[in-house]
Amino acid sequence: MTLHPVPTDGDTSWFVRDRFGLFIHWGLYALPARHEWVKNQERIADADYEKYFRHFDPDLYDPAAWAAAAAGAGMKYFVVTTKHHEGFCLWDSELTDYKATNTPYGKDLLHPMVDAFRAQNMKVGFYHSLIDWHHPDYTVDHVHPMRDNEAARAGNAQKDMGRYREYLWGQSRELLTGFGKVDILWYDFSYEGKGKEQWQSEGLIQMVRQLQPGIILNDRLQIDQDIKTPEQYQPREWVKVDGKPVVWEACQTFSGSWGYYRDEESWKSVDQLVRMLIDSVSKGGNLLLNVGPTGRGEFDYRALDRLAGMGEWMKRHARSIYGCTQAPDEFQAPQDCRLTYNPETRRLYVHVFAWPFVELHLDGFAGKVEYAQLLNDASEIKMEGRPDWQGGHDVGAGTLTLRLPVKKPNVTVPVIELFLK
Ligand code: FHN
Repeated sequence: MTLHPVPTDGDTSWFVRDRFGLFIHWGLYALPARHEWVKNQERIADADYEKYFRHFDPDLYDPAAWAAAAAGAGMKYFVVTTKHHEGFCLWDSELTDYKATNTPYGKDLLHPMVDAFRAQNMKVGFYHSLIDWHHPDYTVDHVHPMRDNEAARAGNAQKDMGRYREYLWGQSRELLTGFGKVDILWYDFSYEGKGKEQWQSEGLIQMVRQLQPGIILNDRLQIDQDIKTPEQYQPREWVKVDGKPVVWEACQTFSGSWGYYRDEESWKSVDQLVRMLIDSVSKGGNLLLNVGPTGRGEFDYRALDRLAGMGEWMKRHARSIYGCTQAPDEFQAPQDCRLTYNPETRRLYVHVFAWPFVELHLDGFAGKVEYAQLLNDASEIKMEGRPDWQGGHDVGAGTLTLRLPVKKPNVTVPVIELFLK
């Protein structure tokens, strides 16, 4: 029996088919180039942070190149930070001067990006920060860059979070009415004292759904909506709410930072990243993988290398990802493997994380598989027991044994495609 997620108001039919998306974290923080939380971590005052605004000029920005790199990796949707916690806006918002059009770059960054990714037939997602460390009415709290500044905290008496909420709703309206169809709205994030009461989340959700029927909303308005969003870890099993499976998406970075971080070196290998994608789909989920573009407007060489490596694998293995989900319970993955399953084609995919020596035993699969092949080159994988002359232990009545080439196929993660009877 194949698990199906609980239905919600958003249209997740394409989402659970496409499985793989690009997250983009881009803003003024690309210039200090030491994490998107640099203003918070270094307690930088607005006046000092202003130098990044004055020098923001991504002259090499080419969203068509970004979209081509994402599509080449096999990504089917993107989610871009329209505004992150620093408060800087990528589009020509009428509600603030703190926007790309007022920097030396002088132009809207968001419409060209949406156009470029749509040209690659990718779905459009907007990340929008609920938190805003620049807006004059956003109060200084324990998370704010000025948290240790007495004068800044005293200034809260003159601030009006109701006015900030109007700004938040107003910019949400701008994003949902100025860019055509928006497929995902990814608000981020809420915590004690800055949550659903402050955002008036129920009303905001109603407005969002009225403006963009079918849109996918995440869970970070403190009211669960269409997708759960585990971050920087891989869930051990299909994510559930109240014991029921839900649509979920793991969001992950290539390195240790969402924003461009020049000197951060914990970049995941292509092998790790491909396994994270497979692992997510094997548990009925999606992977949203993040790039932090540079202050010149480029994906840096490390990001391009990982995207190309994932694309190389997806070129021959995409059908073990797209349209796939967790395998029915009767099929359990053998050791060092993950299973994905396409319920429409009734094909099982065995993703082999550690290549075994000549045999792969699939307990409970006997009599259920009509044909087996390596996905990368469509070469047959024979389904047979060990020849008598090799003797040895019985592998078990319900077990199907696949006979594998000694040498691991020359791909990041080999996949065996099983055609069920
Ligand atoms: O604080 C943000 C962080 O910078 C990043 O945007 C992630 C992405 O999901 N969300 C918040 C941390 O959970």
